Amino acid sequence: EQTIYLSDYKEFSHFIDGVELTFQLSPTKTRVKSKIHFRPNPKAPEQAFFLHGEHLKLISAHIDGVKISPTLTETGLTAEVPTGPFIFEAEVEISPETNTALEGLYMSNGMYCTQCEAEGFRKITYYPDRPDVMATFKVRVESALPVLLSNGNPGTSDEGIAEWHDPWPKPAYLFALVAGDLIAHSDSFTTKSGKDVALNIYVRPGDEDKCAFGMGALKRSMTWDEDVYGREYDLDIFNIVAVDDFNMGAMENKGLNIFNSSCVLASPETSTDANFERIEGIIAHEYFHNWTGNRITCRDWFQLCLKEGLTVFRDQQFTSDMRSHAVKRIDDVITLRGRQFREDNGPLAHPVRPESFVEINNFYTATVYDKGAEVIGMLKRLVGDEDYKRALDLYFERHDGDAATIEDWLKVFEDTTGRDLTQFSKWYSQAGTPRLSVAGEFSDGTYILHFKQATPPTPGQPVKDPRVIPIAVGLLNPNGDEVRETCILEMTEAEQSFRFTGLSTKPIPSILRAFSAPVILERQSSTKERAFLLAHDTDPFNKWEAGRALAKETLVAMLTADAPVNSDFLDALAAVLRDENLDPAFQALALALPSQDDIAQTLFDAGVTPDPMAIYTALETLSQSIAQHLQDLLPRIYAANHVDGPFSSEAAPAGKRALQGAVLGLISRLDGGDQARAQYAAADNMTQQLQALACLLRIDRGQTELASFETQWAQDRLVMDKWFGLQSGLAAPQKAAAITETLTKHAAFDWKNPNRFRAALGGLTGNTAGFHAADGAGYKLVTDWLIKLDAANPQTTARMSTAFDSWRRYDASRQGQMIEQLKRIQATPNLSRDTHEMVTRILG
Ligand code: HT7
Ligand code: ZN
Repeated sequence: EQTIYLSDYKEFSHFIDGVELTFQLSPTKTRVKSKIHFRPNPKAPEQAFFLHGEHLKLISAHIDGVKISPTLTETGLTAEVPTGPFIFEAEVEISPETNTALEGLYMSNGMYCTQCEAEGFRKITYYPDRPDVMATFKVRVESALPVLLSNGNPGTSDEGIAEWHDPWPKPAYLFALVAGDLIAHSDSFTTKSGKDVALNIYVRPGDEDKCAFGMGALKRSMTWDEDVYGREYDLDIFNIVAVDDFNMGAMENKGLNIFNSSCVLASPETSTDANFERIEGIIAHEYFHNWTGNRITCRDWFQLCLKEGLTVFRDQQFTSDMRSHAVKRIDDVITLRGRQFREDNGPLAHPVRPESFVEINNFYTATVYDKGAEVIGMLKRLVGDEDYKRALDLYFERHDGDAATIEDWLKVFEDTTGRDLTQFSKWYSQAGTPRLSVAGEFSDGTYILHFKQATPPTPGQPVKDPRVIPIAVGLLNPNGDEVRETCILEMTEAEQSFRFTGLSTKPIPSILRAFSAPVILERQSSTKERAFLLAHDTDPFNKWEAGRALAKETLVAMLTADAPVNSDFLDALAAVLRDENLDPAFQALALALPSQDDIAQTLFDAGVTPDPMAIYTALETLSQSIAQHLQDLLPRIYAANHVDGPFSSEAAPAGKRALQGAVLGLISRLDGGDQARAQYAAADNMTQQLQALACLLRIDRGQTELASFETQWAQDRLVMDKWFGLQSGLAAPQKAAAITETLTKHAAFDWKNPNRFRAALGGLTGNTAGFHAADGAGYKLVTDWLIKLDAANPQTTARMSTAFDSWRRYDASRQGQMIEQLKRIQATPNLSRDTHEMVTRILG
């Protein structure tokens, strides 16, 4: 297995002046004819001419019209080429129907579609499949299917033929083709400069009533990118296609975004509020890539965070603007801690810009995406909003049409602000989550905060340098008034102190406001101080964080010192629920407890071996205590947050439903599920139907509702994914593996469909105590299925194998069982490169 290094980067031997492709579609014998205009790259004269190509049957190849017999290998083609410009032509045959990996050209429910990022185009034809080779494409599609789509603007079309011309040079990973019996939900958008753009969402017949929300989200995204980043759309048409079989969420192909149907189709009856928000965010994300990714792309795959970190940052800003800044920040930090911190603290830790890889598909990670976005957030905080805007304008102006690097990105900030970002760039090169510890000292009206930073070793990086950490701090006085507004302390040393003078009393500090840097803040604080911040902090993130810290401390004390439930925490929660000035969405977040996985990592960090079953039990006990403590309040809050009238997916009603759902979870622990059953029966939207079902499953009830849900939704594949996921995800730990195994025998368990596979098996791996059940049944079941899936779909298998990345946290018995299963995967004959790299890194 070959490792690719960033340091080995070399330009391609040639430029491409234009590409013409003809597709004659057939399920097992698609013919792809290519005509590529090459011109030598004077900066890479020593590079041999090599075209990527995998699983292709070469029918013929010509250079300048003369037939050639190129040298073929498993990875591509070499040939003797003229010293000047030349035309390379090839005809290849491929089999979309048997392509279960869902990379390249494949079929899903009778429809043809492509997925070329990162290296799928080489499964379509011979080509320099690397992001720094950009070209304009003309595509002709020949098929009897009614809808034939590709990138760019439509050209001439006739019965069974469609031509598309993309005037914007692009790398091959942004190529797309779709052909199928599809229905369009159409609309239009006029850009700020007055250009009319036709908009379409193409779906399978029957799904047309689930497109309106996505279309609205697309138009909101287009307006937002014009207003906030000054970016207009640049083609006559923007198409989105929904596909059922898809490895990830969606793909930003130029002018032809392809979406996992779960990330675009929405209706109140079938989608939860969380689905609506996610769909809006993903549509925005893919649309925003048109500038951050497509117009400015990446020089090589090591620069992936250049487009992904920035585009995640932009979609987070968008969702904040559309909904609530406070709630979105809390949600994003929960996700970051749950996915990225876990990655950064385990065997898969890698820098935001990795320096080597075996399989690039394995680096579409929370670190590249979510930490990549956090790094941009820090940059914005350090330079300020004005300079951020000026730097971005310069980025678009300077690099439009480029395949750029992180150095290019940082240089625009240096040139805009005059700052030296050498130390800041360590956020891109050093893996691991910094631990930031702080102690306060007060005397004579001066308050001093002493900070220390340290980052634990990560694979291949034993020693870390200090980083620039923007620490947002505000100070409150004991009445709860803010005596110092938020300021940004810029920490650059391993140890550094900051003073605040002219204070009359010892303040209560609110540190790392809005989670101003992706670090673990270690701060000794009393329960009283945390409860004070939960009640008074003017920074909504830190207000929530104080409650989260209280919950964690309570759980850790229960688990390590057999402590009773902390009544200060219960009182603080009651105060949050009683506070009518608070956003219900915030109250719902404050009621939610940390995940089992979060507690396991917290214990491990404190030198305690986590017992998954004990964690599950502690969380159950705490939830029960909260329910009892708040019991007088719960019915009133439940009733007060009832939403009348027609369903709206907007933030305010969704927030009320979220609070109602959180309260219902507590009520269910007191009334045996009566209220949940009533909500289930009355629900006219999926949010409330699913909430009620989940509440019942959590208290080990709900079998009648599960059966009626199945009958009601048997024909809706996206809703049935929820049905599968809920059962494996919420099963009691001892039964989780058995229940999941039963689900895999269900007639509707189509294991080759990634959504269904992830719902059932991913539900189990997300059910921490169930997956880690002491008898190893969870480990074994998941391994059996990963081995089976790998032969069909390496990408999804490799991603799901990360469930085992926490093995080092657990006791010897669990460690032994997990290692045994990882080795079983590793020893599987013909294991994919994707999964092999992943399990090898996990084993360490
Ligand atoms: N840029 C895309 C990343 C991606 C992908 C998407 C779907 C299927 C396979 C994929 N491999 C890589 C999605 C995004 O970040 O917007
Ligand atoms: Zn993206």
